[in-house]
Amino acid sequence: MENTEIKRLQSELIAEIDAAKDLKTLNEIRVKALGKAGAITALSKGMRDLPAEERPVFGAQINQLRGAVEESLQNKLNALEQENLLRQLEEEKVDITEPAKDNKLGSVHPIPDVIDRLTDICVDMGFSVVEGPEIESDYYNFEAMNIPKNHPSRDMQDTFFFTDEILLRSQTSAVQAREMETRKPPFKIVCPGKTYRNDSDATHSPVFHQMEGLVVDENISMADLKSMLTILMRRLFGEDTTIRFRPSFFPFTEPSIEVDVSCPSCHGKGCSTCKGTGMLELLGAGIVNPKVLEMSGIDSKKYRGFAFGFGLDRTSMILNGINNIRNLYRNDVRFLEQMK
Ligand code: FA5
Repeated sequence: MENTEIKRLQSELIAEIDAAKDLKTLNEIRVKALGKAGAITALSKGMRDLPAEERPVFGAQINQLRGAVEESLQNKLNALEQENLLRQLEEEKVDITEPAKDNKLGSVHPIPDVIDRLTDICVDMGFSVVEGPEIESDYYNFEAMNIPKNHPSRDMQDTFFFTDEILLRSQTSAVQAREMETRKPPFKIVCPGKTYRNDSDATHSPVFHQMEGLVVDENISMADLKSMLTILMRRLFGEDTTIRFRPSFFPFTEPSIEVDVSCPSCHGKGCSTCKGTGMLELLGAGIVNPKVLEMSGIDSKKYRGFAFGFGLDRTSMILNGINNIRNLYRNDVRFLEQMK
């Protein structure tokens, strides 16, 4: 091949390289020129047909051609890669002046929230937090709580039975007997959890929550129970909360009381939340009946105990101004957002 033809091939290839618009085309040109079946490779192979004296000159021309084409390919490759990078940067540019997306933040549901608040206060006062089973035996839920079979007070806690002996617990008091059987006095426990009853209206739900508290020690008196509950309520509802203790009846405590707090909405003046009374009933409590201590193997001559049982749904309704218990279970996001 004449030097002029080599020069022509060189200018043709370099023109094609210059015109290439993308990396794929550039690669095709590289294969066409330098690949196994490429034009420059074919020229190199043809060298062996030349007379020996022409080979060095021809070889030098081919090397110059290959060098020029390779350099041109490399330059074009760099240029195309640079172009691609600039295009990518342009396409992926973040417009920092655009308004930010509204990120929705979750919040703790009012029931776990009130459980956290109450247990935190109790832990500060030296209580341990324990749990018990929701599927419970008739024995722990009723009999060990001094509520024998066919006792009239069972009517107030009608629950859901799997068999005559197995039921969904109607009160966290069931945990009292379990803990008393295994612990050695003195001890202080609270037990928050789900409870079940055959009830349903604006303030009663078939599934609800209670938190049981139990203290067993020597020389326990009603004064200990009253002062502990007063501190607990004031820390939960505010220092200016008025607390009222009323006599009541529970088969497992003697004497028994019910505890009311001044309505946090009207501070005792009377409003729709407290139905004009200025007070709201919150929990039952009392001195543990010695019979209950004895049934669980605790010496009632040496030890006494006090117990209390909060309705947590009621507590949450009072704290958050919720007028229907069902709102706590509907999972309506609009309602839950107001609880933040
Ligand atoms: C009891 O359940 C006793 N175990 C409390 C107790 C414990 C007394 C320790 C003495 C010593 P009572 O049935 O009153 O008591 O329920 C306690 C609270 O649970 C009520 O004040 C109420 O707030 C709540 N409660 C009861 N039934 C329901 C229901 N169906 N839905 C929502 N809350 C309920």
